[in-house]
Amino acid sequence: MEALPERGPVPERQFPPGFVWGAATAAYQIEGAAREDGRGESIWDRFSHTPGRVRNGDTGDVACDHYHRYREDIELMADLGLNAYRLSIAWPRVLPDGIGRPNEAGLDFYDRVIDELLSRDIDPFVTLYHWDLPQPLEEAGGWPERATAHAFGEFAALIAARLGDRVRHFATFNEPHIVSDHGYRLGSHAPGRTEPDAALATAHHLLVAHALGVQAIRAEAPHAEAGIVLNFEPKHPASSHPLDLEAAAVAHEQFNRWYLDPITGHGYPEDGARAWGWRRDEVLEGDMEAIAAPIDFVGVNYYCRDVVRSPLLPSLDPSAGTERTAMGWEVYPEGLTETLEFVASRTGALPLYVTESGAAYAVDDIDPTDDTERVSFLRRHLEAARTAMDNGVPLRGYFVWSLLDNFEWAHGYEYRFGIVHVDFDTLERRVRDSGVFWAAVARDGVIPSAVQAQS
Ligand code: IFM
Repeated sequence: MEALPERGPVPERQFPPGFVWGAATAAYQIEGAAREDGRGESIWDRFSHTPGRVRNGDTGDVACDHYHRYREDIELMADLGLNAYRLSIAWPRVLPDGIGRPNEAGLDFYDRVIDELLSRDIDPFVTLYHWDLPQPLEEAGGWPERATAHAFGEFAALIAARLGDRVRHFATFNEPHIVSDHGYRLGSHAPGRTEPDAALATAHHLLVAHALGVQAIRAEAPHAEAGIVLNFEPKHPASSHPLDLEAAAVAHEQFNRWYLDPITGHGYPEDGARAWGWRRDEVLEGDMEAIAAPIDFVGVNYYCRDVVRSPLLPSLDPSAGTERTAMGWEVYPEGLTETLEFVASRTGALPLYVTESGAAYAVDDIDPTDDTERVSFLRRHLEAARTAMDNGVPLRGYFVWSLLDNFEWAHGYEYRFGIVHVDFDTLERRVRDSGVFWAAVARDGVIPSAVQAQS
């Protein structure tokens, strides 16, 4: 554990006053209390309880037990000096059947969380959907069915009406690409389906749901800002071979532009759609206009780049000579500058937030709070963000992923992203060196040049 560095502004790495400094989490990854107080089943409950789906058979049943420990966690945030916190709402906690009668106890929980945050001057950034679809909606067909988008619109209205007097930022979705691609095409995420056509229908219905969500937020919470959180990965060709160039260009359309282009009024990217073989049967009259309705911010999640090799060429080892995190993701800070500049090329003056950035590293055997690699990762990515701002990107805030070690989806508890270590036997929290680093950044609005070791 290291002490806060001495105050000492470094002007060129200074962030502007009012910059938002936060940490992010998601409901299923931290809350636990999966069967308490009337919460319904989500697709992640079902998936994680299906043998062979999640590493070590881990589930989110208890996770970080944030449902019971939220006060302690918010106190931690306050101690770290965060001025914002990004959380998500568990849809099945507030609407156990996905639609219909709300669960008052679930809504009360989020009331308490928001009130506690505000009492500590921490601004809540609420994401409505971070992957935990109510299981009954999946049983009715899931996201490939347009009705699920309408159900989401009702859920959004319920939450906006309940929390919109206190929450100033609502994002409709977190990383729709992962929902459609991992959930319905690759099957590595809940609901575990491997149906390419269903994945394409899902992608469109997520955007329809986004549009309905924005309408609901405008109607029920007129003072709040509405946005969406998208994930990006620069797609770099593995070589200058024309097949690699083409593969990287298509991957860029299918990954980085698939959601961003429609919400900014550019429609679906043509080459990407052709490569999917998508017939657009799901696109109804008026959809594209509704999807492109103005929003107030875009959240950018960035972790790494992807070096793309054409499947028609002999394979290459993309990891040779590169720095990697425990998940095998390349540490590539300059990709954050590239990503922010790319997004801003579509969004112009619209405020952007880095809504997730972070890294998984193995827990130090001797001292689990020692995470020098994560400090270095965060420092370099902050510098990359600052460079994008120097180049004109209207970046307004930065949320580290994640506040706590948590349930990393199909990887269970194997990979740790927290700036706070969690002992999953005792549920004890301990601030890591990266948490101390983040606190210094939040306090001074400056990237500290070094962190002093505590005696
Ligand atoms: O843990 C996830 C998060 O839920 C969404 N973005 C990526 C993180 C790390 O994999």
